[in-house]
Amino acid sequence: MALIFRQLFDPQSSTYSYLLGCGKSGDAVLIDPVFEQVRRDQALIAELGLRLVCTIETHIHADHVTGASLLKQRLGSRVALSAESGATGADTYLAHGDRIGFGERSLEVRATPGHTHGCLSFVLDDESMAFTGDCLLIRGCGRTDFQDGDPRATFRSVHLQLFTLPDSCLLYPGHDYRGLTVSSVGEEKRFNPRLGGALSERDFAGFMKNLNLPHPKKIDIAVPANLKCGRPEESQPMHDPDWAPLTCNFAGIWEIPLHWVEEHLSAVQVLDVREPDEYTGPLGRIPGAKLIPLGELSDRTAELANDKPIVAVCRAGGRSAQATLILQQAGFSKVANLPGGMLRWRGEGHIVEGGKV
Ligand SMILES: N[C@@H](CCC(=O)N[C@@H](CS)C(=O)NCC(=O)O)C(=O)O
Ligand SMILES: [Fe+2]
Repeated sequence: MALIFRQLFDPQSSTYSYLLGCGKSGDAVLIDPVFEQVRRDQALIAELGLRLVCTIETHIHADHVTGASLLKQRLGSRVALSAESGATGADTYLAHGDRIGFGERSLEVRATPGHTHGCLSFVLDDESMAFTGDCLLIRGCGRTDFQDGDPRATFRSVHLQLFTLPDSCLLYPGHDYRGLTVSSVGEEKRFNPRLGGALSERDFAGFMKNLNLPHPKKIDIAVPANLKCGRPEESQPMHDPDWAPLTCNFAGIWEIPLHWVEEHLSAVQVLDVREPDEYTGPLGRIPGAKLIPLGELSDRTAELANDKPIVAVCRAGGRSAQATLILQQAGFSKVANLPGGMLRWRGEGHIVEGGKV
C-alpha cells in the first residue's frame, strides 16, 4: 500500500522529523516533531490531506522541545513515547515489539538504548526504512555522556537491532549536523567509523569516552519540558496572529478566508497588486481596494496605514503572496494573502466593483 513520506528539518537544532502516511486511509504519524515547527508541519499535513493520528518520540530530546503536545492540542493526535523514558502525560507508552499502526501501514518499535536509557527506533512494516533517532546517526551516533547514556548499550542496540535489518534498509537519523539526509544498513555496517567494520564494543566505548562535546545549549529547558511531552503552556507560546482566522500554508504565507474579508471589508485595507489594466479589467476589483502594482510596492509602502490589517490580492494569489512577504519585511505585522485571488473571489460570488457582468 502506497506510503506518503516526508523528511522535515529544523535548522536551529539540526533535527529531522518524519511524516509517514497511509496513501489509502490518509492516516499519518509524525516522528520527533519540533515545537517551533508545528505551524509548518500542521500546514503540510493539511495540504497533503492527511489525518495525524499520533506523534512518536524516539527519545527525550536534550536539544529541542517536542511539538507533541501542541500538535495534540491543535490536531487531536495521540502522544506516544517510550515507557522507559520516565515522561508523564503521554497517551501511549511504547515498549519493544509494539506496533504503531497508521491506516494499512505500521511501524515496529525496537528498544535501542544507549544515547538515552529510553531510546527507541522504528522500523517500517516492510523493513525498507528505519528511523533510528539518536542511536545511530549517519557515519556517527548519538553521544552517551548524559541522560543515563551508555556506550556499551549503544553498541549492542546498533549491532543487535539495526545491523540485523536487510542491508538495503534505509536509515533515517534524528539529526545530522552536516546536512546528510539518509544512509542504509549496508553502508553503515561497512563505513560507520565508530560502529562499522570490525570495531569492537571496547573500541567503541573508548571512542565515546573521548568525544568531549559541549552540552546542548537548551538542555535545561528541553529535558524538563520533554519529560512532560512538551506541554505548550510551559514552553514559549506560539505567537499566531489573532486579528482574523488566518492559516499559514507550507510555503509560509498567511492566508485569510475569503468570506471573512467580505464580512469585514471596512476593518481591513485591501491592497490590489495587479497592473492598472487588470484593476480596471474584466475580473473587476474588491470594493475600496487600493492599487499598488507589485513592482512598485517596496517603494510605496508609506501609502499604507500601519494600524489597519492589510489583505493583499492579485489575479490568482501568487503575486499577492509575494506582496505579503515584502510588507512583512517592511515592518507591517498584520498582513495576509487572499488565496486564489480575484479568480476565486469572483468564482465564489463575493462582492465585486467594476468588471464584466
Ligand atoms: N550544539 C548542539 C549539540 C547537540 C547535541 O549534543 N546533540 C546530541 C543529540 S541530542 C548528539 O548526540 N550529538 C552528536 C554529535 O554532535 O556528534 C546543541 O547545542 O544543541
Ligand atoms: Fe538526542
